[in-house]
Amino acid sequence: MSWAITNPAMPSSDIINRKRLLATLAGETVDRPPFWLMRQAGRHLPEYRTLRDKTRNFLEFCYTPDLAVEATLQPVRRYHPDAAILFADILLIPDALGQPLDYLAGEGPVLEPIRNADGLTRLSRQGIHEHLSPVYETVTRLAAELPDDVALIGFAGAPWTVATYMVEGGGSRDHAHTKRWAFGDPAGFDRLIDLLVEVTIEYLDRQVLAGAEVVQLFDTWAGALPEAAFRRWCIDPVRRIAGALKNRHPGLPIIGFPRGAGQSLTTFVRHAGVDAVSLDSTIPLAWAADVLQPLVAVQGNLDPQMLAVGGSAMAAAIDDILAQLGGGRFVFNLGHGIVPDTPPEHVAALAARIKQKA
Ligand code: 1CP
Repeated sequence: MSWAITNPAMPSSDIINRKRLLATLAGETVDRPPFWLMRQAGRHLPEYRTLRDKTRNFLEFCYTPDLAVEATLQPVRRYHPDAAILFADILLIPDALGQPLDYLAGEGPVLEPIRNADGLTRLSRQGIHEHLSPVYETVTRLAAELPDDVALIGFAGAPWTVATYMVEGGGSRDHAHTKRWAFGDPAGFDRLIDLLVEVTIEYLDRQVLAGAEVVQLFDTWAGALPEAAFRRWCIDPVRRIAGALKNRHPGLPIIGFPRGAGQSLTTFVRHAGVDAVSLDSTIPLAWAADVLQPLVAVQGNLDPQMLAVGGSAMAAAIDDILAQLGGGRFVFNLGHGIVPDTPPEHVAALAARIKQKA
């Protein structure tokens, strides 16, 4: 298969010298909005399921560069998006800190919960980057193997979201244990958040040194917190991570995804120090264009279930998003990850529709 750029309206060298995603995040104009999709790798692809069958253990899969590189490249071959996202998981950080973690089929991640500040003694930063070195090797190999016009995104979970998994012991509906610790012993909970801030800075710094060109911080459960807590445990940690990374790598583009933050997105974009904000599917487009887009690039926000539906309903929803956000700094994406039963043909149709806009 060929990686050549086929848009005749623009000399290929122009695009190759400046990947669309990087240009957009730097505030430059491009021939069409860049696109990539959260969870573009993974279970919706039959070739991923075949690859995944090679290791029973999902952690082992993430720590095997041959497999992680291949999983990252699979959607790039099929859809040729403007970015590839490193194949890894946000819970590699608790794993590297020594918190026992397992992924159970059909149930998702299960960890031995840490419910209070005393539990922090069970974590250790020693040797974490040796533990995580296969991830850095995956990034190095991807940087060498990706097509010239595809940007490489590194990522981590934002501290609040990673903390919810560490405290609850897995996914949770109400995050009750995490909130009770945070609200009842804020100084003790800060110690967990501070640890995650420091480790995440080092983790992302190493991803960038290995070749990641953009980083995204996933704060999947940001919408669970009331305003003051959102500032303290979502905005402030992201601000510290973004600030430290930008000190070390001036010009590094950083995307924040405080999912569910609603109106607090304005405070987030003013204070978090990110270049772009990823919007969940509930965010009104006109509001995002008026209030957020003048401040940062916006990314989003097709409902993943609309992608699963496909057809004319999806086409109309894509066109609406492009019409309302495409005039400013904009990266097309979903409002959350691709759901596993999404037909790959729908994703191909989405990619074709965006590319047609050039
Ligand atoms: O069985 C399998 O193959 C494992 C399923 C799976 C996959 C494919 C998990 C377990 N993680 C991943 C990869 C992954 N996770 C990626 C790279 C793939 C890509 O995006 O193309 C990324 C970016 C993540 C990030 C991630 N993991 C988030 C943040 C984004 C989001 O979706 O909200 C979260 C919350 C996780 C935790 C996690 N890991 C895995 C599962 C099933 C979950 C979610 C558990 C829950 O619902 O609470």
